[in-house]
Amino acid sequence: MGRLVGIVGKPNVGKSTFFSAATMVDVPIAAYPFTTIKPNRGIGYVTVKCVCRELGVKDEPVNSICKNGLRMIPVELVDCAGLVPGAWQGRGLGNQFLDEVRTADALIHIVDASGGTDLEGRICEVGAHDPLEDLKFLERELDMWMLSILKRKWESISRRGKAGWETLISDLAERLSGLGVKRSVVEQAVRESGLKPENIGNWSETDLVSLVHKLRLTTKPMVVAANKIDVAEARRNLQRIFEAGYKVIPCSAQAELALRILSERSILDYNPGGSTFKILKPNELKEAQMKVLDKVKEEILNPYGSTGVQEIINYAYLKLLGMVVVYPVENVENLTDHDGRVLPDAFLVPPQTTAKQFASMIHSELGEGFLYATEARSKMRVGEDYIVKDRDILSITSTAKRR
Ligand SMILES: Nc1nc2c(ncn2[C@@H]2O[C@H](COP(=O)(O)OP(=O)(O)OP(=O)(O)O)[C@@H](O)[C@H]2O)c(=O)[nH]1
Ligand SMILES: [Mg+2]
Repeated sequence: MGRLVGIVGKPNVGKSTFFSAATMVDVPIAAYPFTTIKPNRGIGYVTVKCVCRELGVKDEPVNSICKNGLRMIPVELVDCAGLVPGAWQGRGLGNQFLDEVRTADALIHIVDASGGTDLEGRICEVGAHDPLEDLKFLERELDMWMLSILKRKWESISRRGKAGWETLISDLAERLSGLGVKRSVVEQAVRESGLKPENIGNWSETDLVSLVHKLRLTTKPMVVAANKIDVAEARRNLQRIFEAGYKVIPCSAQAELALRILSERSILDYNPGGSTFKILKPNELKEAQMKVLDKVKEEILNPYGSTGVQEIINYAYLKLLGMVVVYPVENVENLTDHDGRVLPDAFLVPPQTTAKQFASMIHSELGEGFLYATEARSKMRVGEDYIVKDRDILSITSTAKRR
C-alpha cells in the first residue's frame, strides 16, 4: 500500500545527507564516491497543513505527528548507492542500484548543483562539471536498463506479438512488471507511439528506446533536487536546469541536517520545511556554529524560503504520485476515534482511491463490510465508489464495525 520514493544520483552529491536529514537515521556521509554501498531505508515525513486549525480543534495524533498545525505523515525513503555510467551493464554498484530503483514508485534525483564533482563523483573544482550532464546520463542509464530487460526476451515477444494487440500488450507488461510498469501504461505508450503489432519485426532500436523512455517517465516520475545550493556557484546551474525544462527544487541537504540535529537537541525551534528557526539555547552553541546558522539564514532560508529538503519530499508524494491526505474518524460530531481521540490518524492515499478502498486500508474487514462513509464537515453520506478527496474527514460505517 505504501509508496516508496528512491533518492538517486551519481556518487558524492549528498544523497545520504538528504536521507539523513529527512529521516534522522544516522548513516555514513563522506566527501568521496561510494560511501553508501548498501542502500539505507528509513522513515521520513510528508508535511501538510493539518485540518485541526481549519476546524479549530486540538488533535491527538496517533499514526502521525502534528507540530504547530503541521501534520507529519510517515513515508518510506530509500537512499541508493551512487550511479556511475554503465550501471545497466553492471558497472560500479549498478545492479544493486537498479534493484532499488525497481521497487521505487518515484525518484528524487539529487544533483550537485555547485558543479564540484565529476561524472563519477570525484571532487573537482567548483563549477568545473555541468550537472545537466548528470541529468542526461542518469535518465539514459534508466532507459538502457529498461531496454535491456525488454530485449532479453525480445525474440519471443516479437514472434508472439504478431498475433495481435492483446498478446503483445500482455507480454510487454509481464516482461516489465518487475519494474512496476502497469499494463494500462504499456497500452497507452504503445498506442501513442503508433507502433503496430503486425509490423513488430520492423520495430527499430529507436522505436524501442522511445517506447521505454515513455514507460520510464510514467513509471518512475522524477523531481530534481539541485543540492549544495549553499555554494554560490550553484545558483547559475539551478537556473540552467530549470531552463532545460526540468522540475527542479533548490536544496541544501547539509543545512537541513544541521537544523534538524539542533532541533532534536532542543537547541533550536525549527519545523521541517520552515523558513525560519529560533535559537532556544544560545549557550550551547559554539561561535563557529553560530556563524553557520547565520549563513544558513542569510544565504539559504532568506533567499530560497527553506532548505528545500521537505519541499522535495512533499513534491514527490503529493505531486509526482498525486497522493492525498484523508483523516478517518469514528464520530463525525467530535471527530474522534473509539477511544475519544481527536483526529488521531492521517492517511496518505493514492489518487482515485474509493471510499471502500480507503476503508480496507484502515482494516480489511472494514472494507469487506462497507456500507457507506460520512464526510464530517457536510455530514453527507457517500457510497463505496466515492473518490476520496484531499483533506476529507471520513467515518466508515461497516457491518464489521466494532463498538
Ligand atoms: N556544500 C554542501 N555539501 C553537501 C551538501 N550535502 C552534502 N554535502 C557533502 O557532500 C559530500 C557527499 O555527501 P553524501 O551524503 O555522503 O553523498 P552521497 O551522494 O550519499 O554519496 P555516495 O554514497 O558516495 O554515493 C559530503 O562531504 C557532504 O557533507 C550540501 O547541501 N552542501
Ligand atoms: Mg551515500
